[in-house]
Amino acid sequence: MTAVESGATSAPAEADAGPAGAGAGTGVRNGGDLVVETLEALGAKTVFGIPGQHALGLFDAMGRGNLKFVSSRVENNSAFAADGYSRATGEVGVLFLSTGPGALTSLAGLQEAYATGVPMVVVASQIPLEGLGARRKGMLHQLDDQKASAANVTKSQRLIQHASGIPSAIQDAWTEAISSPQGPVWLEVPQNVLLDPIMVPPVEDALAEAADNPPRVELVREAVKWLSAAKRPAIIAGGGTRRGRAEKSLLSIAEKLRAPVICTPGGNGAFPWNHELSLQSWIEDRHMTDLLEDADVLVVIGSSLGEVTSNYFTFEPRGRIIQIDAEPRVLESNRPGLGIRADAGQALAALDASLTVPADTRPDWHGTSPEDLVRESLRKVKERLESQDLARELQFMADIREAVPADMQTFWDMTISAYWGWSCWDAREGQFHSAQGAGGLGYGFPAAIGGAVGLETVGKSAASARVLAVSGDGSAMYSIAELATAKQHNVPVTWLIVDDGGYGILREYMVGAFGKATATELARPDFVKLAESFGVPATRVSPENVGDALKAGFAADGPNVVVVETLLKMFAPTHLDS
Ligand SMILES: Cc1ncc(C[n+]2csc(CCOP(=O)(O)OP(=O)(O)O)c2C)c(N)n1
Ligand SMILES: [Mg+2]
Repeated sequence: MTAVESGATSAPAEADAGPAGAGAGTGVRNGGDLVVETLEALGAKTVFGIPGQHALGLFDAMGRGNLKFVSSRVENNSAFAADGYSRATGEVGVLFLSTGPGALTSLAGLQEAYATGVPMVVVASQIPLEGLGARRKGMLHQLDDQKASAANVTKSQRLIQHASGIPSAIQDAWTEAISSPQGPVWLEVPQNVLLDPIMVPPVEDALAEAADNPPRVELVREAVKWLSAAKRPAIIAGGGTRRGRAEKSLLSIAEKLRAPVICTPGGNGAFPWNHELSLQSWIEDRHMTDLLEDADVLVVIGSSLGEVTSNYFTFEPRGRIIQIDAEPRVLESNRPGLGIRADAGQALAALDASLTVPADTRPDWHGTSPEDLVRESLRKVKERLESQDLARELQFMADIREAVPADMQTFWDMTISAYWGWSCWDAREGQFHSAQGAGGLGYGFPAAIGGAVGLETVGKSAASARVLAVSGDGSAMYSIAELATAKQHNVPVTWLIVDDGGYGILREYMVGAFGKATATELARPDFVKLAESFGVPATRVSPENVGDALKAGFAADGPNVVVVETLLKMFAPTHLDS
């Protein structure tokens, strides 16, 4: 049975020539056109995904519109790409999926977007209406309840049963995606709703504005009271700070309070790295944990104080906590405090507007100024690192940093160099993106592809849209198929693969815990030859030459790959000493 036949079986009588005609591209408008027209009216420019039989009406309609389609090779990667597109540009990522297996394959990618608060609109196809309701008609791809599968990884799920509902449903989904806490929103449209001719005129206008999410006034008043009286205020800037674009207010508040600021891996870049109040990002170091525990008022922005931020739940704050988050379930999820449910940008702007620190209130860290304390804490972290046998790792990360242009965005997989990056990467004017939200492998390369496509879409030249992806040999295998996508669209992405012969971090953990590692060693392809077989230039260099190899890759056109065979170690954990 072809797509067109299956659509025709449920077509209304008066549309005899309809679905087949529409599918054959006669220009008859159908539900697919409504999806495309609405997305275009909302400002979408690029769509990621993979077509499928039930989605053909949607893809055919795209041929009549202006959306650019970037076809990934696996849906998980499509979701990562839409995520990277959104993170790099601030625009909504859009994803088109096939029914059943196609839809399900996207879920691990969507988990990352959901955990990190990345706005996305996902349009999945569905089996024809008559098959819905777990009726086991033996239709291709059918699930008992497809959208139930998406419930764990998206803010909401909508099934659209009638074409007239398409524009409004997409508009509502878009509004929800961009309203804080931002995130992916799921829509599904049955095959025949996409294919059937429609009476609805072309969509001319669509409006989606993020819902206001301001802090409540009494909470701002209380927080200002605490902060005005604080002797040792400190700030933890999490990912929500970036999602809420609260960086300017954060800087203003920190300077008014002279409060040290530390960024979590998700918050990397929220505060200027070299500011005299910047504790940078060594949040897993006990020196930092000690300092934060000693704060009398700790402001936690867009963070749950989760595993990494709390130095593996060893963090025992002695002061009071003000926690700001757009998601109410995050508030007090780990520590009691004054919870303020709000968009971080709105909350910090409100705090900043009301906060005047009395002239006689001077921060006092037991006789030390906050600036000296910050300097001293960073020195102690450096000293701890230098006391370990980590010169190669420190040099490797410094060489990458030196090679990457100041404004280049970087995308990191779950690999040892990325865990270093969480702590040591100074994003400068670029942005640091990692899969720390859900921690799934395979994020780096497809997200970087989406990021570069996004930067080109918003008007950057190919040279200034170039981004860096960093993966391990294990994580690279998750997204190796995307070399084809990168080649097909000539995406300006440089992919660094750090090959240590296996699941290095797990090898290190297992040897540490059990004395030996099991199931961590991997047979790998020749990554250079493999990339070349896709038509993507690649080079293998020793770790000392990583900087030069990256610079050469950045200066080239289109995608390229740099492979480094080396075994990087992790810095010693500090939570086990406490
Ligand atoms: C989808 C998924 N499956 C499994 C894991 C568990 N896991 C975490 S790190 C890791 C090893 C990654 O290996 P590689 O990319 O080579 O990086 P390395 O640790 O060697 O630097 C694995 C298997 C995961 N995080 N996500
Ligand atoms: Mg590895």
